[in-house]
Amino acid sequence: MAITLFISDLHLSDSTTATESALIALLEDYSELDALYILGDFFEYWVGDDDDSAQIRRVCQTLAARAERGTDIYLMRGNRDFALGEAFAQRAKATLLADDEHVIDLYGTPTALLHGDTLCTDDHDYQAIRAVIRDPAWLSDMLSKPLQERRAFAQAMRQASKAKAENDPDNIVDVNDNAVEETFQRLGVTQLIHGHTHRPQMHRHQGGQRWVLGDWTPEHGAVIGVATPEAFRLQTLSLA
Ligand SMILES: [Mn+2]
Repeated sequence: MAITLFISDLHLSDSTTATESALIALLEDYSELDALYILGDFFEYWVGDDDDSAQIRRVCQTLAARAERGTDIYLMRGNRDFALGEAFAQRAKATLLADDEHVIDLYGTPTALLHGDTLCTDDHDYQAIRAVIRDPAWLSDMLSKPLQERRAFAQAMRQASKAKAENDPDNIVDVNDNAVEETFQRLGVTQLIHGHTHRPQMHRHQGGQRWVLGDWTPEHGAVIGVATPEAFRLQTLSLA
């Protein structure tokens, strides 16, 4: 049976065992899968492809095992795991998608895949930070620092992020409607799929339908996208 899954915002880290188990269970439930699209913030932070923590090795193995069973796996960077690189993608037997936007033909429907942060044009503070951290020179300088230093830096960033409850949807600026309509027009698609805002829902726009995936937490579960040739739907998963 033809099925393609879309997930985002798992925010995996060494303390997210329930999320990791739910990911494994999801891939077991959907034993036949054409493709799995991971639309950003798969990891809560990413210090470089040379990070060999046990948790990263486990997740990598989960993806690679699935790929070996014939599922195409696609990985898009988010605003948290923006430093994910080709080396990790290769180990996970996944294809790293270009930043920001990727257009596919989803069972006949022209569809754009995004993490979603680029649609949040009213978040001026974040867009200013984004311009810095997405600069290849800044990134290569960051990745050239010793692993321990990068881990310490990421740890400090996580503490600051937690203190500000940055993953709480109340603290995430929502998409800008003009940016959404512009994206439909510019890419010539009738469907958008993205995460980032942690507000899972389907929205109707002039340009078409916009499906927002949810983040994964033990408290409220997860919301993923399930596509078949017949339909697209959001599915809620329990992480309990
Ligand atoms: Mn995000």
